[in-house]
Amino acid sequence: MRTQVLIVGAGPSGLLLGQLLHRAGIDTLIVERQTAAHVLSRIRAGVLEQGTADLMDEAGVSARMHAEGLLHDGFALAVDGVRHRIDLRRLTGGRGVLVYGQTEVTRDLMAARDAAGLPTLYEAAEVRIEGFDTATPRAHCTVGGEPVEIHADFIAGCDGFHGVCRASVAADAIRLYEKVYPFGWLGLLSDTPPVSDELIYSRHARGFSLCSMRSPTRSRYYLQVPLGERVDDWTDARFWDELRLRLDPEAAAALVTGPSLEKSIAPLRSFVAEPMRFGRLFLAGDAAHIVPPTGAKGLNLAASDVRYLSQALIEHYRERSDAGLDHYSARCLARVWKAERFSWWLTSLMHNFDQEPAFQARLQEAELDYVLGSEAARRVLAENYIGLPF
Ligand code: RFL
Ligand code: PHB
Repeated sequence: MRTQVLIVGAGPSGLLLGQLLHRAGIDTLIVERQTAAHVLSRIRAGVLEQGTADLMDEAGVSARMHAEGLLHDGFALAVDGVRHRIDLRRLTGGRGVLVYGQTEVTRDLMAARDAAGLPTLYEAAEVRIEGFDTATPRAHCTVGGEPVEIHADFIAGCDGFHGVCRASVAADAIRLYEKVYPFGWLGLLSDTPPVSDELIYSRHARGFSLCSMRSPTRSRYYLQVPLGERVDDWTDARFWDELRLRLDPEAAAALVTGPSLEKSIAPLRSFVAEPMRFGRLFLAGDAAHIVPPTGAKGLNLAASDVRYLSQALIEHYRERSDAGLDHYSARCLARVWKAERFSWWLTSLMHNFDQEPAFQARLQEAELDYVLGSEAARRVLAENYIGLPF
């Protein structure tokens, strides 16, 4: 088989890249290890920056997002039982974020790809890529037991943190930066009304919690849990009891519980691979970087990589200019590191680090006091939360 851009991975990065390139008349083929249903069953991000929503517009897949997405003008930080509102609109000159699930983003992109008749090889096993440092990159995989060979001009590695693309780069050509946190997030999805119209990030002596949502009738909650915790040890009742203990009194009183639709644990990690380009291979999204979810930046960073990569590839084919491709890695990484900094900072501010020295705990209290008491500090938080400019 032959295509212009081979995309490895049908998560939000790969699907969005495919759609933007298709609109510019560029051929793509996507290979995905899982089934489409499996990709859609992973419950992940919920908050879109304006820049990500704009990209959905550009890709022509935003009708349902505008109809069903919830515009949020602010969110709350609750500290030891007292809620403080961060007024995004006032602090950023009128901006906010859109609450619309990653699952829905992915569903809309898959539907658009199907409607356009564009090829995706699902359940592609043993995907291997080679020759990306030459003019003729190739990939091999098996689909339904049959071997498939794919020739492309470029390969886009949109295959997430555990993907094959980054792993195919020679060790001396890549530098990895990583920080692993001593806890994870246990998430629960339920068809119950959210406790509040806005998200609540709570710091508490028992650990961090987050009240989020997918719609006026569907909630998403998270609890900080120690590493090594098992989902099976968390009945729904135990989850709800623990969450209630960590909420401010008003939220605890408003909490409506119900059976879980999904429960899972995600470890928290900060990770960056540099550079993001290796000859004719370009990494995008979680394949190149991971942020802890506290700042709601992972999916949004993936979208910003895809924005730069799609523009660079379009420039290559339309204008025969490789300037965008040459600048791709540096442009992405400038934005990535700022989001890494913000995600690390908000994680450090709101979680319980009871293994750390007492000095650390005092610094955290001082920082919280400062952020909540200073208009300037709140503005910095708000400006980062809505997403830095491109
Ligand atoms: P994905 O979504 O991991 O998709 C990669 C795809 O590649 C496939 N794949 C392969 N295909 C072929 N061959 C191989 N060898 C392959 N290996 C892997 C996989 O099956 C998969 O389909 O990466 P992508 O597209 O870069 O998207 C990134 C986002 O998924 C991620 O950054 C966000 O979910 C992070 N995130 C959040 N981001 C936000 O912007 N806002 C949020 O509110 C937010 N909340 C979250 C989050 C992530 C979480 N978890 C579980 C890590 C909340 C959580 C709990
Ligand atoms: C979510 O709704 O899944 C969500 C929202 C905000 C975050 C992380 C996750 O910071």
